[in-house]
Amino acid sequence: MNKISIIGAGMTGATTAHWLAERELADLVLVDVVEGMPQGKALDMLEAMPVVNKDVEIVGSNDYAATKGSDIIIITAGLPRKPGMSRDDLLKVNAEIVGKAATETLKHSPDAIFVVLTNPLDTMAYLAMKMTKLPRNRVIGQAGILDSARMRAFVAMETGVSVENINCYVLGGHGDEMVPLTRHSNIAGIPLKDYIPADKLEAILNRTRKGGGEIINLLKTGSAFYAPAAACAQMAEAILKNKNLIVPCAAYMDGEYDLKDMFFGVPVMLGRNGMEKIVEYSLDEAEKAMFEKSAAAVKDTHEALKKLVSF
Ligand code: TXD
Repeated sequence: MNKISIIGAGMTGATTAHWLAERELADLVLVDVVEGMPQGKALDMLEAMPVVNKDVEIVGSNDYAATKGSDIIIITAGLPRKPGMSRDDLLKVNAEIVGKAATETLKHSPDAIFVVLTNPLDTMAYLAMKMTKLPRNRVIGQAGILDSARMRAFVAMETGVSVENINCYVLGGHGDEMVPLTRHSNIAGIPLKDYIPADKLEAILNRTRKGGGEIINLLKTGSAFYAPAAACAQMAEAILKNKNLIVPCAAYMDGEYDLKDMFFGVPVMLGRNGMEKIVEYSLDEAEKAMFEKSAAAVKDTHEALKKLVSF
């Protein structure tokens, strides 16, 4: 049986475990700093397995040693921004958490592929890669599947068409400057622009860009976790089953799309080696301009990180 360890057993981490357990894809380990919590959630989930007829081992721990021999390490550990905390303060705190989680788990699982979720996403994935010194195929960030899924959901709500028929691609950094590629998005092969009136499409794009905030406003405490966790489970499945699935993910750019030494949301082929390759779309001038704006925002955060952490 494959093994997946999830660092951070909070809302997103535990829900990722839930989606993964249902897939009977791997034995699971939940690790968190809070005593008893990962053990409790793991045992509760394990006790659900007889009901859903899945043979999956689920273990909770406060010790990274429990992650030994993992095929995939998913990092969702981090703190949310607290009152009075600047973005840089949060960056520093989460960098310490993610850096330690990545380097410590690597010691126990030298062959693992890392999937990072902690925000600020692109920069935390960058940090994990720099700290572990792993080749770029083994560190991937989750953002684009979620942003694209939101857009797909909104298109389905607008048109009444099955989500299975709806293909949307949202690239770029995981933030307000994300880049929804409408020209490449379609309903059963029909370009979105031909199916949905321009004003309705614009409203969908706006709602997609603000999708994370919409959930935060509704929940009042915490942020989205069902959809991010589902996205994460899809990535793990594509990797373990060597599917060569092309999905938008944050990957380390080495010249693709004219970007270098940064993580950015692009179409990535996921297989047993993790990020098998980056797929390059042809972009028109307007799309290139959106890409550049989004890349500049991500680079700013990368630069802020470099001032706080040395690697
Ligand atoms: O699409 C995406 N990339 C995202 C990102 C979608 C959803 C959530 N996203 C980010 O993931 C979010 O902005 C946060 O940075 C993380 C985790 O979000 P979540 O909603 O799961 O937060 P929780 O519920 O607070 O869980 C975080 C857990 C919590 O249980 C802490 O005790 C734990 O992380 N934590 C740690 N675990 C292990 N090791 C250390 N050092 C540690 N520090 C905190």
